[in-house]
Amino acid sequence: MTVSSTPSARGGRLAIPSVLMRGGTSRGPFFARADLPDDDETLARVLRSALGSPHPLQVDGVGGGHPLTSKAGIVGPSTEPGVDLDFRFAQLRPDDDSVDMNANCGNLLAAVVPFAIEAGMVVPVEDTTTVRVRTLNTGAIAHISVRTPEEGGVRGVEYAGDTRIDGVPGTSAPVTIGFLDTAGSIAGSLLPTGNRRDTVELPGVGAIDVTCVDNGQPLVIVDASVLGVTGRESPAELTANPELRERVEALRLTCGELMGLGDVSGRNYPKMTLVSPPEDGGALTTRSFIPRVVHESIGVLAAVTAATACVLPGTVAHELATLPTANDTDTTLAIEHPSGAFEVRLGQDPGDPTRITRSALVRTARALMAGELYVPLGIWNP
Ligand code: NQM
Repeated sequence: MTVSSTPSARGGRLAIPSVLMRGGTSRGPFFARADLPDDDETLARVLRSALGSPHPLQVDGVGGGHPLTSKAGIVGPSTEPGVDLDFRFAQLRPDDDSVDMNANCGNLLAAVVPFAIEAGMVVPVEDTTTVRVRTLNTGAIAHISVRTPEEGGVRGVEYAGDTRIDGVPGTSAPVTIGFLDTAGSIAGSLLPTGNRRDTVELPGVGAIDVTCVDNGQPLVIVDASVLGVTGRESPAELTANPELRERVEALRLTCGELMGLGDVSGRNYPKMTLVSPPEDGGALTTRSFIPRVVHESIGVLAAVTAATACVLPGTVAHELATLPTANDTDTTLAIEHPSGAFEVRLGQDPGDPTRITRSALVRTARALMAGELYVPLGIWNP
């Protein structure tokens, strides 16, 4: 696979080297940091043009008309001692012109190391390559391992394998991700309101209990039944329910303030997580508003955060969850979602099993296409 080395101008357009990657259940173009503008305003213009935002189909770009396929990754060598790569995640949207670089995305994160190897930023020397990656959006550090066997005298990423993740067809090689210290990634602390449960007034519904929690992704966890649904509906059914969407958004705005996140009307967090008892042998059933449409499965750090809430007595999640038998240092929970389940291993402090110190999970990734992404020269003239 070849990725040309620098942006170049021809025919009124700028050709920027890029690899289109699937990471977990998300997809987006990846770029080397050195190939993109330094200032965020020009960067946002370039990304909007590359993805084709805003437009419902993103027909004039490589976005897929859904928030999960309206993402981009920017990767470069890290400036932080002890870290190999810096990853910047950009969330774009088909329905508006926002370019949000404040949130985490553990799914696209799964594609960072394969991209860095494709782009020559990381040279594999063993059958498994483990790289420390910092997500610049929040400072979260992940240890990511990918398979890099030798083939014809050259080591590269092995994409084929027998790992299946729910929400993606087929099987691929595993990408393992371990996180340390993700508590309060955006909201500042694991329980940003200081409580495991808060009661808030929701117009048209009354007083309802929520858990506001952030172990990598700020979530508001609410019992689906108090919002008049079972929590087992399909994403399309929930997204097509205007009264529910209005209530969920009103609750999000209220909880955003409570969590110290300010006015979140233009933000992609907190994610609103409707929960119900597990249906299929897992710990908890979830439906995740991200935040205006419903996720086809669940975000990576959203799953880590929901799993964390499950093991904390007093939370809305704990009350509805079926917890697996745990030892004092490790619990593996299956967070059920519309396309199956997401397994998260939580590492616990032996002195206090409710203190989560690390998490680990498996994703897959695939390089879909490599080449140049064109944007009109008026957008950026390097
Ligand atoms: O929570 C979608 C995704 C995500 C985010 C979203 C994610 C995470 O599935 O770490 O991965 O919640 O907007 O890509």
